[in-house]
Amino acid sequence: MSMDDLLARIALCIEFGKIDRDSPYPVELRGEDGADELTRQALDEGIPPARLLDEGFVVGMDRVGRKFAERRIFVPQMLMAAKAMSTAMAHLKPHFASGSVRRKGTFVIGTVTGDLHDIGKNLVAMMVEGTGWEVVDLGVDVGSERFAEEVTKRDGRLAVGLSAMLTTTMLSMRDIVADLRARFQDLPILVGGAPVNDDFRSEIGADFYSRDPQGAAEYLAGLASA
Ligand code: B12
Repeated sequence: MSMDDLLARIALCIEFGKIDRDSPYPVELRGEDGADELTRQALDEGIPPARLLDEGFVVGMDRVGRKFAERRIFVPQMLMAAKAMSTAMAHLKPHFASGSVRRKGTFVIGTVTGDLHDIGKNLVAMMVEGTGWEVVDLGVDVGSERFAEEVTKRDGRLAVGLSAMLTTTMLSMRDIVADLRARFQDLPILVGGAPVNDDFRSEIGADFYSRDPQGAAEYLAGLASA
């Protein structure tokens, strides 16, 4: 297989959640190598990790994100794609650690104080990771101190994502945004979750709202290329 074919195949495996050779779906690829084996092969054949990320992972996750945003696929397919991406990503981790390939930035995400919903937040985290950002997932019930502590620890390009699923915890979101804004004037703050909308985002002074992970990925890609 040529390098281009290999990259296209990795993107396809991520798009359709073909994690490894044993994954039964999609049926057309049954018994064939998946994202796991093909990523290993690509590195062994000398494809640079940065190329693998941009022309394999990002392409696959971008297609998944678009289809999800257009309601052509749903949470289960998105989770399978994310699993394929994170399995393949494990092969790239040593290259990030050694500095041979650079992350586009660090995205610190969490569900706000008092809120335990994490399914949507996890999808956003996985999608963003697939676009080459390092993701620090602080989990659920996260207050501004915890966000601030993590932001203070990090250098380079940074952004924070807050998720809220309850009308009551939208109030926590408001407080966290106010606190982070007071401490870090230029920090891009993304918000989302079912009860949140762009009017609320503007009212509380956050920078960006999206109803789906794709929007967050595109906004962060814009920051990374600015
Ligand atoms: C699953 C669920 C739960 C699970 C959560 C499990 C888990 N691990 O997350 C459990 C059972 C624990 C739960 C508990 C409760 N829940 Co609940 N729950 C839901 C349910 C059914 C689905 C939520 C979900 O996962 N959706 C799927 C994901 C993919 O969508 P999403 O979260 O919206 O995320 C997407 C976008 O919003 C966006 N997004 C999300 N976060 C972010 C962040 C950023 C930065 C960006 C850019 C985008 C983004 O991208 C995601 C992917 O597209 C909803 C109803 C519904 N149909 O929405 C109720 C719902 C949210 N729950 C509700 C309630 C009331 C509760 C409880 C208070 C119930 C109770 N009396 O105990 C508790 C609260 C617990 C707490 N303190 O948080 C209400 C909220 C009502 C309101 N207006 O406030 C809802 C709407 C149900 C209802 N109709 O009454 N719940």
